[in-house]
Amino acid sequence: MSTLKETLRQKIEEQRPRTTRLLKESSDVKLGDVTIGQTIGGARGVKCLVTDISYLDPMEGIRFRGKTIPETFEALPKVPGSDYPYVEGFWYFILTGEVPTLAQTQEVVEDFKRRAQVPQYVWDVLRALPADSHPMAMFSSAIVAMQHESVFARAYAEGLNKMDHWDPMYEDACNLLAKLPTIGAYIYRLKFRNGDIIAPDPNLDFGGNFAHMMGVAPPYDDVSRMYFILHSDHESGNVSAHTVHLVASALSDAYYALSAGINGLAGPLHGLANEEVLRWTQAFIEKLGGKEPTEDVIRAALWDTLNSGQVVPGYGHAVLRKTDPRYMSQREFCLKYLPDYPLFKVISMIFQVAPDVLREHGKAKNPWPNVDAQSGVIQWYYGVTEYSFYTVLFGIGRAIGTLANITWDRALGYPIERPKSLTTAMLEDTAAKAMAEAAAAAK
Ligand code: HAX
Repeated sequence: MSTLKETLRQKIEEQRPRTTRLLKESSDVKLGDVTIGQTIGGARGVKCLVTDISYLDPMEGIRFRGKTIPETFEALPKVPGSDYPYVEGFWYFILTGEVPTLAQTQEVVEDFKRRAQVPQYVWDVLRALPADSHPMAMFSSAIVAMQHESVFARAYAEGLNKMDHWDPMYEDACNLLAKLPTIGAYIYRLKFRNGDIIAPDPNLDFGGNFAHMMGVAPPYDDVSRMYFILHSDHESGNVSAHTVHLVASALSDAYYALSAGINGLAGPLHGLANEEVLRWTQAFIEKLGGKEPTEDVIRAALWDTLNSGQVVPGYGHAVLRKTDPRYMSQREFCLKYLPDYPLFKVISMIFQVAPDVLREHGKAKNPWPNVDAQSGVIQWYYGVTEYSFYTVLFGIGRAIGTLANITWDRALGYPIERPKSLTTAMLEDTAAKAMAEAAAAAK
């Protein structure tokens, strides 16, 4: 058994009694009440999911296994000659909560290389799709096509003890994750580089190999490492993470579950926002017709968007109430590598103006930028200008957190998810009763 798998096994043994004890002794303890507003309003703030992989504080932002983004980057072993850590080391960390040594990280690097070969039929599936298919539809199709490979589905069909469910789920998670850079880069080259595919380089790590297969020179390898880690996880309630968890809760395997999550990520209010940001910004620049943008012109463009009943992409968040630290992390990268790049300057100017506009507009609870407001500019700078591809990059990253989560879901035996729904009439009755009680109490 690999060091990672053995460490994970030990962690699972330690964790299981905690979950069992909570269920046995404290099942009836309340975590909060659910309001009608939350029931109609997308379950916002309802505490009904559990994960130890990451936690999103509204004011602080994300922590992976207790570490902030800078602490995570600082702690993990770095790829030689690079400022950024191995994605493989991050996988070890996010799965087990332990920072791996360089040797443990390199063991995962080698393990992923053994798992990275993509079956030929995946390329056939991708080539059979209409040429104008969205890259996210291609990505999701490639993943679900590989369901054929599921170790979990085979083991389950043969009869698998519930206590052992995590083991083949872990195998599927590693097999799937190791293939995603090759699939992502293949989609890019097939769609946007005339099918001129670049073969993987077995000497490179996850991020380095992705950059190589994309055909983009360094430091795009560092961009990729940073990008995949930043987008990996944002606790369990966001659409992609929740979807993966929900689908896997039916004991669907990792291929079905991740493909479903990718479909959710493809929505413009979620992962597609990075594409929308670039679309919005480029349309704005085009309208300027070569004139220098000013804050006043940007303000007017933002109001145009709001007044036409659309959202400002890249701004707002369901949980965060400050600038997303993932935005800041990418901004720091831009300040270091591309401070004078005109597109970065426009994005920075929007950052100066948009929060005030959104505050004045008075709807968004969070007027600050999220991760998607900054990410496209870096891709554009390195020549990846086809913004319909950007959410695939997000998807490769998001796979890391969600696959780790469903491995733990199986380890802790979380049940099939089944919240309860009510009818509108039931809500009206409950509301009327509450109003009558309040009126009686006021007398
Ligand atoms: N522009 C204009 N209006 C906005 C807004 C924005 N950026 N953000 C929120 N609002 C509006 C909402 O549409 C909502 O309007 P209605 O009352 O008419 O429905 C109101 O403000 C209250 O919304 P909220 O409570 O502040 O935000 P939600 O939790 O409902 O939605 C979203 C969170 C991220 C979906 C929202 O802020 C949004 O649409 N932002 C723009 C799209 C975007 O950047 N998405 C990516 C988010 C990060 C992410 O998941 N990445 O994958």
